[in-house]
Amino acid sequence: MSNNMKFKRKIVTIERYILENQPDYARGDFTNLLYDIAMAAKLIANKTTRAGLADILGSAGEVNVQGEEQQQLDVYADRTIFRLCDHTGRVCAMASEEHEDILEIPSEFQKGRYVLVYDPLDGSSNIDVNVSIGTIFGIYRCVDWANRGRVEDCLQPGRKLLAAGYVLYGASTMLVYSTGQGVHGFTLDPHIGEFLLSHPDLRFPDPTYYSANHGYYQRWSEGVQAYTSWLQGNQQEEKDAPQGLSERYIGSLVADFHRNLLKGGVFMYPGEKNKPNGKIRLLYEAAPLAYLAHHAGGYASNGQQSILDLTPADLHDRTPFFIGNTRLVQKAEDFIKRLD
Ligand code: AHM
Ligand code: MG
Repeated sequence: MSNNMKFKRKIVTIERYILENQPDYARGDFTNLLYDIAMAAKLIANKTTRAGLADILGSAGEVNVQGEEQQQLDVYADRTIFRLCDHTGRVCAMASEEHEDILEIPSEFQKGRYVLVYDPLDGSSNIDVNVSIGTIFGIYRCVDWANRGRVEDCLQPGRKLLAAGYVLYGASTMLVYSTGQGVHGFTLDPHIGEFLLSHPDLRFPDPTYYSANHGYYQRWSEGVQAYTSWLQGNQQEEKDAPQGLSERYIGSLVADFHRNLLKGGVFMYPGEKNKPNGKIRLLYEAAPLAYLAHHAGGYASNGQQSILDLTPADLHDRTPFFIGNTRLVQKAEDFIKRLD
């Protein structure tokens, strides 16, 4: 073979990958729903890369030169996902972090068997400052085919997820997803408009980082404070403290999780003295990422038990959140059990 034919990897598009690796139970609908999400990701990425131009080309509520009304990015992301999935007959209900209630399928369209939950654009404080943001999604099967499309379809524990993933709008746009057979990452080539397999079979490597908003240290419980000190290498309490972890916190969950997945580490957003459940939403944020962590050899906990075993009582339930390297997350549970 001539030298210029010795390429290291095959070129695999996300469409081909999804089709060739669909789980046994999947018929066309499930596969096509994943395509729809990838399409939504491309449309949203196309806007996020132009976000800084809003002030020049028109801001929310204004009409741009093409006569289209400008939308805030999070509103655009939310509507784009809904509009791609509402009429396909694949989904019976959706729930979005942006809406109080479930999003029903309009009566003129058929309801399918799948349930889509999503946070359309997470990392709201970073949207206006050109820092990475993300979309998070999870897919469940409806609980009762005859009565599909009710809120009960959305209030399922993460353990019941059929698939989950996120899109990271960073220096590149990446889509990372799992259907329970490994976690795979695809990078968008903006010139050809295709997601190409770039990170097959992602597994958490040994930890390098921990991620937490230290500004809230005084609000954390004694157990979480002691755990933080342990993460910093303090051997006073326990002799097995990790040495040399660096701290990195972006404030966009998708970006923080993604970095830890690639480089190894733990992310936490604990409960606070006046906000015992913290900030992270169980259904739209914690459960899908917990599913991914599980399939990448990691673990996610609320400080007491696996996130995957928590059933939301309400669409917008929040939960304390510890996710990443299994040993480090279990250690958070130990500290909390012992000191809180
Ligand atoms: P959002 O849904 O309003 O964007 O909030 C969720 C985000 C997460 O991405 C991130 O981990 C967290 O809020 C950061 O919050 P804080 O600024 O309190 O550290
Ligand atoms: Mg969010």
